[in-house]
Amino acid sequence: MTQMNDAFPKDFLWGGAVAAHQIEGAYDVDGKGLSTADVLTAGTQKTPRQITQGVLQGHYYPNHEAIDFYHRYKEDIKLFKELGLKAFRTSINWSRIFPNGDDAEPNEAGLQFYDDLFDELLKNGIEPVITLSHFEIPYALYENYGGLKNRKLIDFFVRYAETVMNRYKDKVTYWMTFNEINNQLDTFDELHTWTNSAVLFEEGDNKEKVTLQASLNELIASAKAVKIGKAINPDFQIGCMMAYVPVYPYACHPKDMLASSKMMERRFFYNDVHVRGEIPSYAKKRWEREGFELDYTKEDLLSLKEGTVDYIGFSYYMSTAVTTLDDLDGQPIRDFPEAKVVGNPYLEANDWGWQIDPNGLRYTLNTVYQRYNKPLFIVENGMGAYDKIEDDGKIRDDYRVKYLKAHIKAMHEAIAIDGVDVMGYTPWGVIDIVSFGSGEMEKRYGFIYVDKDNQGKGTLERRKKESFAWYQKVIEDNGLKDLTSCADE
Ligand code: P53
Repeated sequence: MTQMNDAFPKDFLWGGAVAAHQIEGAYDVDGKGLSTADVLTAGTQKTPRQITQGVLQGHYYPNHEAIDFYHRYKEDIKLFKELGLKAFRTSINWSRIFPNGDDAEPNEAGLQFYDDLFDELLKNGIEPVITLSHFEIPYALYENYGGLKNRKLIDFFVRYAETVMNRYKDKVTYWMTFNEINNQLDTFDELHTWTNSAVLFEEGDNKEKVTLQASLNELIASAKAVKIGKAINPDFQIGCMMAYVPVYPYACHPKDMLASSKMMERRFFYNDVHVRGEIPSYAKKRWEREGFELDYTKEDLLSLKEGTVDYIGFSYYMSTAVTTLDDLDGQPIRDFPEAKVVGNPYLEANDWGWQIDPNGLRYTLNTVYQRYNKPLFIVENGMGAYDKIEDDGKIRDDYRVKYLKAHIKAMHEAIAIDGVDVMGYTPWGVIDIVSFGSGEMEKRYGFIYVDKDNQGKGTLERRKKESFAWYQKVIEDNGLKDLTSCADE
């Protein structure tokens, strides 16, 4: 099996992915309102970003300028075309369209921007793949309504979705609703679940309950948007978007196995609702046990049934492990209190501690496909790394190539050996952008380097890395020609 390029269908969507707030900049131009990403300060590898109440003097907000894609997209799309991208995943910044979220009319200048962007992509033979809400909502919807824990946001989201799906019905075929909708259930132990829901917890809140209420509101909003989208254009392909971090049992102790499956429920919960259109029994049991009375109606349940997704988009970066063994230290988990999250001794990690695991991608593709039997779309994959421009001006990012090669090989095996239906692959941060987790510029994923540092200094000049020519060849060959050179991790 040295030839692998025959595994990928002819129309396989080789691409690249980004998100509006991490790339566009221009945070206050052409009528755009503040978004929740605009009040996130810069963090570092070790210190978290902060959420400020509005934009305050004396703070650095890396998303305000990002890499100024808003003004430079034509030049960047030229590079994407040269790279050979067939698809470009980005998001629409909701606050360009409805600056306050509840405005009576959409902002025409914002709508026009995405018209121009999508035209430019299509003119260059690149299919836009669009997420409706990628970790941001209009800031005013947080200020005035408290974010997605408030069910009024269902209607605001649906109106926004309907507006853009109508406007771009002849330009965009591939949509996703909420980015990594599940990761809020893993992060709410912090003081907020700002990612998807823009919720800051109040004194006395049961954080899990509040997060679940926001999640349900999103799932209902997503289903309604799917239904409306299909009515606007039956050819639309509308997916959900999951963060798949598989959780392995650390040991073959049966309790470790159980703990891993309990933790996987946190991911499957969202997928089960998106794909099957109903709330799974394990979730209802937990809510009952915990005394969570969540607010949803019979009509909502009908909406969930009527708005199931066409495909499953997901990100894959790493895996993790859990154990019940006493002699290991780790982060305790809530759904199975005797277990804790631990490092995997068989894996190496990047500088941010994300454990590199290409086999985990094949495992994930198999597990998700077997559970749902829906087409899968890998809409994020990659490794954040520090890059260095050498004296000859080159960036020799062989570590990036090694990571991506191993993951493409794993994807190939899932398709060619296991029979999984994969629609496309859009590695994350095709051009360097602001990191979501840390707000750093120097956690880089791109094939294209952007001259800007963590403090916001730099010319914003673009420069191809060595990985650029490598990925160009992968797309040209519709896969990796030679499997023998892949590291078998
Ligand atoms: P950064 C955590 C775990 C897995 C994926 O992340 C995650 C996160 C959040 O940090 O987010 C996705 O920039 C997300 C992107 C994000 C990308 O992964 O922290 O969809 O917005 O930039 C990479 O290195």
